[in-house]
Amino acid sequence: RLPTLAVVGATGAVGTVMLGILSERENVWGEIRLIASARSAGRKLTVRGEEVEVQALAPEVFDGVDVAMFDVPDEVSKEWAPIAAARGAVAVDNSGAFRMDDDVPLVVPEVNADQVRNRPRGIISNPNCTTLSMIVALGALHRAYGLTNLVVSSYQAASGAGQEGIDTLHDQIAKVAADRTLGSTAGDVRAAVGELGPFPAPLAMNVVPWAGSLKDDGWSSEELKVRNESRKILGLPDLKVSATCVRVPVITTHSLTVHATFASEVDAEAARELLAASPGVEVQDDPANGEYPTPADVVGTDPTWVGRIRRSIDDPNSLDLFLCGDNLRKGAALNTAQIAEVVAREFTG
Ligand code: 2RA
Repeated sequence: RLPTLAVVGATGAVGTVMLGILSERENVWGEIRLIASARSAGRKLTVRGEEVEVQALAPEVFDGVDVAMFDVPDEVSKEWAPIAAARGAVAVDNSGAFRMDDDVPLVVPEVNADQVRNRPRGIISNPNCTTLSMIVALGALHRAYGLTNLVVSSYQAASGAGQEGIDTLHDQIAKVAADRTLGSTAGDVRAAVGELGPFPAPLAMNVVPWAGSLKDDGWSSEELKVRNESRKILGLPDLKVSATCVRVPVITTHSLTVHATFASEVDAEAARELLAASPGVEVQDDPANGEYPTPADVVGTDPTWVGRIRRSIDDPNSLDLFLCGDNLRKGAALNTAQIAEVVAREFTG
């Protein structure tokens, strides 16, 4: 029997990408129910070429559902994923509500698909987009060389802050575009952009060393997610991780520089070949011909893109890399869909 799927948060930025992904991928689902807040109930959305009416979130909508995906804020997931699980659905949650719960697996199918069945609460978590934009490639390198240490800088896109982030960056770009005097006097860009939206500083013509909320000792929540989620997904509770998360004026696709240290010596060419052969990874690494991934060139695609692969000059056990991943696809909707498909196979054999 084909399992029944519920998409909770179907009208949001990630939910919208999810409907496209469900329409493109091999169809493993019977009925697909679309769920959103009462405000969006009654709207008709297209999935798999069919119009489906959005239902308001309520306990009964989970009756008969086998897998329920949640693309909603943390507090909504916190309340509703357990309700879906209590009604018999496996909840696949893309919020931060359960990621570090010991009884909830944090799954990236290319890295730890075996963890999917380890779900005593009936909930499986999807990692944060920043972790997801690098972890498939790092998982492949870890299997070969044994990861010991990660130093990461992120270059995060505006859409990580949702539709409001996208709209704010477009509005700011429109406001600064025509004035060719901007960018040479402190504060002139800030004065020109007006509304900052979800960002703590202007994002147009700027970079902002901040994403998420303030945690202990000056770390941001986003930086702690990179550290804690990488440890959990890779099964390396003592992995040393230092991350600095930065927002850049890109609409969609997060980029990262990674300095990764391994237990054994590494070779750049061997790493390139290994990554090129890894499912979900695409290598674009020919700097002599100007070839490396950039967010503008890979947005809308599924793989984790890797370029600028170099062995560290001062440490034969370390690699330096540049990675890009679409934060709304692999960073959110696609990975959730892949987890749900692993669960779906339990129904279809
Ligand atoms: C961001 N990672 O980019 C966050 C979204 N979950 O803001």
